[in-house]
Amino acid sequence: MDSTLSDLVEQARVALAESGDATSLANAKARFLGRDGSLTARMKALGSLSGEQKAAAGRELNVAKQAIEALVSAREARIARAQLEARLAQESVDVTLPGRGMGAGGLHPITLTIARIEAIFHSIGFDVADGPEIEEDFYNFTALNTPENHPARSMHDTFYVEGGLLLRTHTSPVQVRYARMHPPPIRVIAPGKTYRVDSDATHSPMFHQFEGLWIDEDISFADLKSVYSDFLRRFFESDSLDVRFRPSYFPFTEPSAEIDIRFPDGPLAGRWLEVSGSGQVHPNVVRNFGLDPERWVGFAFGSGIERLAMLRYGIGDLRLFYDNDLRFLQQFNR
Ligand code: 2U9
Repeated sequence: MDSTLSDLVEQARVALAESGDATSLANAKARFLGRDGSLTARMKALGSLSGEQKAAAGRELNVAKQAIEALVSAREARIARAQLEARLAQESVDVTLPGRGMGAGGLHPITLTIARIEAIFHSIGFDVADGPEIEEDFYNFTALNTPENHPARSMHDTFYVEGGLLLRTHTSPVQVRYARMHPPPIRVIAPGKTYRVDSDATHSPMFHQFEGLWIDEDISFADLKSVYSDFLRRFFESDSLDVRFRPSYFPFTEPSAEIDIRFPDGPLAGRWLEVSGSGQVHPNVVRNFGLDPERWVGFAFGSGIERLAMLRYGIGDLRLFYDNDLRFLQQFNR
């Protein structure tokens, strides 16, 4: 190979060795082998040579061309390997890191509160019942001593639906159904969704209630007071919670009482807070169960579950229960 040609191959070797990525490699390759490359120029110049000289020079040029092509391929392979290694180093996984976890999820605070109420009443011998949310007027009102045109009907703003049905305004109809199907003595609570035409910061058109019914012979208001006070002290985990029964009116109970509590300590300490209603089941209602009110005495109570949950967890706004904001929901585990 003539010395100018071996210089050219040497120049190519240096230029290719300096190219660090695909672009500079392509540029370096074009400098020698491209349309205007220096080796290509030498090839074009062959035309001016005579036959024998042309053959000899052509062979040498081919050897030089193959040498440069081999250098290009070797460089290409090297750049590709370096890129792969860099990528692998960047994407390396530390297998000793802890996993991300599945996110176990949790129960809604209202669900937790219902479970808590059920567990307490279950432990003192109460059954848990449920029933339809779309109710008949009879079970929601009439059987509960609130017939048509009774003024107490306006205490509940009712959602009426097709077919003369309504969305139950309380869970009492569940107990009416239960009492008509089970012989006394009866001890049952009915937690669930209830509906009233009401919507502001402290009222939701759908809210949860639980009500209880206790029917037996020879039970008195003192039994109701003891059972319900015990429930409240266990629910709020405070033996020194004050509980008071204050006279009130409900069409389905007579006498009736509202129930207030007072926390001994904490942010609400010292203030009486209304949490529930209660009373002796009205003789008309006992009669609607098919029972003789001279023999069977009933006591009933009811409470809003959101209200109990707000007091127990210290929640200030009812709407938080229905926003489905995970930052709120993830705070509850018991
Ligand atoms: C039957 C007979 C009587 C259940 C009762 C209350 C008093 C009461 C309210 C508290 C707040 C509902 O969520 S609230 O608006 N409830 O005050 N409930 S006595 O009386 C019954 C239940 C069933 C067969």
